Amino acid sequence: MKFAVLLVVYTAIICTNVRDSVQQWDTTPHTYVTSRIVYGVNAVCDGAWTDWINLDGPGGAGDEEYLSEAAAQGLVCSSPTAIQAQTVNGIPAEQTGQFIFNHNPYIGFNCINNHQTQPPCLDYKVRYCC
Ligand SMILES: [Ca+2]
Repeated sequence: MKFAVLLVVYTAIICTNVRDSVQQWDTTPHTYVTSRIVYGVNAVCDGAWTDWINLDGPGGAGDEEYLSEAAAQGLVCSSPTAIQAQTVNGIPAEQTGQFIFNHNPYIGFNCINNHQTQPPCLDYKVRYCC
């Protein structure tokens, strides 16, 4: 009898923990993505913008301004909520006419030279909302 009661309690604890984990995975990303503008000149920042970050140039494959590299250098938090990108001359990325491959706060930013009708990519800088 003691074994049966213990088994029921143990099963209830496990099921509760699994259900809570699933609820976190199901609800958090959807709310996060759909409730706000997360990139571009109109990106919403409820925290504070970092300084502008420019770790790469357009040589080679293109201009790569990845979140992981900026975070590794301590220039940005690990989970920013928004990103803005502009050329080093201050033109917003979405107004340059270039095809931008990534422009989001989850990966960062990159422009690939051979995706452009007139390569190379311009030199971009990014900032994140933390
Ligand atoms: Ca750059």
